[in-house]
Amino acid sequence: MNRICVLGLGYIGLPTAALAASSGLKVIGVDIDPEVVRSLGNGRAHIAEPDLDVLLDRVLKNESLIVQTTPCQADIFLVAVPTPITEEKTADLSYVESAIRSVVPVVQKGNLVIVESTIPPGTTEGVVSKILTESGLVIGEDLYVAHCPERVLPGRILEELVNNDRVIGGINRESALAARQFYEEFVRGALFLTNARTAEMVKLVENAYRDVNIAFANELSLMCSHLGVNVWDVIDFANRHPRVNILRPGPGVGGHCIAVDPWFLVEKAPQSTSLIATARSINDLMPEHVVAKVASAVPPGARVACLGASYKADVGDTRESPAIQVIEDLIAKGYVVNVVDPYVSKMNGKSLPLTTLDEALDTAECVVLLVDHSEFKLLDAAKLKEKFANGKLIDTRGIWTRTDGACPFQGIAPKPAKRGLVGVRCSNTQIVDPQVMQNIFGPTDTYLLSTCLESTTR
Ligand code: SAJ
Repeated sequence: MNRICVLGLGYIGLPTAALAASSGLKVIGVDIDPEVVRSLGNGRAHIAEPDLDVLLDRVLKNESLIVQTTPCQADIFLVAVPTPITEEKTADLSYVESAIRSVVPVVQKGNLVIVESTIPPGTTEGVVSKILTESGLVIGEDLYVAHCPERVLPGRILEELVNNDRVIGGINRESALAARQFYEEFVRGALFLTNARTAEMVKLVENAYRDVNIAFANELSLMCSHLGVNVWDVIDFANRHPRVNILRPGPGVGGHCIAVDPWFLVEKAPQSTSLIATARSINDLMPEHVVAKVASAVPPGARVACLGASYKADVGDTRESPAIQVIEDLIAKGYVVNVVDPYVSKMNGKSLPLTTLDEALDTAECVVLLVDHSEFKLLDAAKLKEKFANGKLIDTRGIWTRTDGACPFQGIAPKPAKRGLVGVRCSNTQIVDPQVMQNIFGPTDTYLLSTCLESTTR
């Protein structure tokens, strides 16, 4: 039976280790943090993810998964450690490097090393392989090396680990084939084989694609607020076009992936990533726009209820959370902030000024919805709008303030149109092209559009 050593027991490594163990493999989970190993040794996961507790309980009890702080001999080494970003917006490979270095003394002829951590193109063939040659083994012949990026969505990790397709990039064909054999043990999705550099690129491109599209939605929201148009209606109507699918605006983009990975592309190809870099900047500036909205509604000293602190709905992860940035900025500006989040208790290691939903809403002079947790969707929107009128209800996720495609004209009966929407006929149709929009709206809110224009006319 194959022995797998999984290095890094975080959001990806731990569920992967548990799944591999439950599919009959013998798994050794390694984490350099003794606290993580201790808590798993006591049967407790340090991350919250649906169904993970039950699975872990089983594989820890039957010892198909054991956890420790250092690697040992195995057939396959799977690296799933973080790749943070430096101050200069480049990939910090120190965790990947030290994980790879830690296996050098134990790797043997015929082993396979898989890197799942997100890494810039060229890292598997370069940094990773170079460190592994210190073992004395010939890379690609004695020791197989592959990159297989994780692509699972927090909140649905176990389900997606099994069902998503995977792209496996080997430093040679034999490495890719060996890695495929491993993933076949527990992945039901299709397994596509390619070279390592392509697989590295695929991962970064997926997240950059989403980031650029969210930036477009965010830019749209800035334009609409400038023009007094409901952005949610604009998006809902536009998405009724068969080839349009605009994402949702929000207070910014958080999480450890989308807010970080696009920079790895900028780092490697700065001359041809102006659109990606601009999108990053637009999304990074969104928390400031939210704080400015609060400032125009109530003065410093006012009590503000911030609903949500995590980076997205129904998870407790606060990494790169734009909500936390808004909360910190408001506190720094002198607002009395009350935070409500059913999943989060700390921000950057410090306690959050948490309170109950009822108390926050009772005492607030202004309410900012930062995360669309299910609990907040149940609130009575009409009552909230009545109580916090005149811009004092700031709904960054569009769960209360959207009109859901209803006719915005009072007195005109909504006429059901195709697919249950309301149709509003315009007497003259304007042709809107990005250059015209830029001329009308000015440069501040149209960075992305003007960058698109530049990129496409170059
Ligand atoms: N967001 C918006 N508007 C949207 C969608 C998302 O503002 O329309 C925001 C969210 O609120 C959040 C951020 O973007 O702050 C990212 O959330 P997400 O749900 O889009 O993605 P993540 O970061 O949880 O997971 C992503 C996924 N990548 C893609 O969808 C291309 C996931 O599949 C990856 O495995 C993960 O990054 C990763 O680990 O790289």
